[in-house]
Amino acid sequence: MLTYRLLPSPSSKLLPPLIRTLSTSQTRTISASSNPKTVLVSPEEKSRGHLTNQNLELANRALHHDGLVVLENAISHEKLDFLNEKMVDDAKKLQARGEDSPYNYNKGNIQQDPQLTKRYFDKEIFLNPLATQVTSSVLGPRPRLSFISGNSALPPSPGVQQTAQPTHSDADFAHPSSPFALVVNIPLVTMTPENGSTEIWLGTHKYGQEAQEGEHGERASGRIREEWLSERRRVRAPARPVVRKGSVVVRDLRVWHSGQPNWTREVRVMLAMIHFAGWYRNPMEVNFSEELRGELERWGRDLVIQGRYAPEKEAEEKYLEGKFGNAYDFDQRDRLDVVF
Ligand SMILES: O=C(O)CCC(=O)C(=O)O
Ligand SMILES: [Fe+2]
Repeated sequence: MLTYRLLPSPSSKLLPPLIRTLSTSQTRTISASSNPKTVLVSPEEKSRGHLTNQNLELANRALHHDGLVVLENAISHEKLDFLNEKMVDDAKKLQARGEDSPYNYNKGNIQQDPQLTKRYFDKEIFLNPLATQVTSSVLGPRPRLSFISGNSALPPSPGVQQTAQPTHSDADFAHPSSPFALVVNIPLVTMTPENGSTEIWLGTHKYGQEAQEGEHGERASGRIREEWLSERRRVRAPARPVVRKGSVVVRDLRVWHSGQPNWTREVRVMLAMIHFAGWYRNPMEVNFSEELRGELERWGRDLVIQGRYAPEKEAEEKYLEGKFGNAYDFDQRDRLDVVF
């Protein structure tokens, strides 16, 4: 909560309805909204693959201010349904591996790569032009796409504790204090507090490693320290928003968040593509099937796609052997030795 002195000026009438008045006559307290800004994508914007300047401004300002924005009605439902069927199936296979499943923090949330072959690749999902327009407006032209994966919140199952992940930042290393990486999250179903909508702490992209404990490399890295959480909760509480199917969530990599338990019977898959600034030297590569090369070159021109290509059969065999959590490294090469 931000505490303002009460000014006897007419402008105070213009303050938003979220103002809460404290008991003293000297101060009033403003609690910033915990919920994200949403850009309602029009059918024309969706089919052109281009937001109007007004909507782009809204997305850009939300990312600078909150570190997150939702683009609603951006993706066709039937495309999501097709991929969801496959990924729910795969999630069950991964879950069956038990202790060897690629889980992050706890077994109810697994890291799950999509099968990047011709059959399951859709440019509207993996190279969404509206998402790229938004990320380029913050990161600069041609962001680098070096990570495509997903997070699946699993329904209750015997022997698996349904617990929330610790609140964490995925930027669990000394990172720039300017925007350098945006995660493009695409849930394949509507996300709700019941099926494990990610808890998000808006505005926390402005904090650095000082708020964290757990080094990169530990299974539970990037955890936010308890005292920072309670302090921040007073300023701006976290939210678990309903995110409607068809939405794209663009989130600054630094934003504090935590995966939540899924209390329903359906797996909740959320894709994650990371766009890094062109100048940011992240060396990861995405595994694609060779057959996708042409499509990626044609439709991915506004990105630098850091890909590794394998024959389709090999890509099919390997995609479920991907890494998880700390095996990914979102840091960059040749870090500058500079202090601001
Ligand atoms: O699944 C989610 O909602 C978030 C997962 C997550 O943040 C993680 O595994 O790092
Ligand atoms: Fe995370």
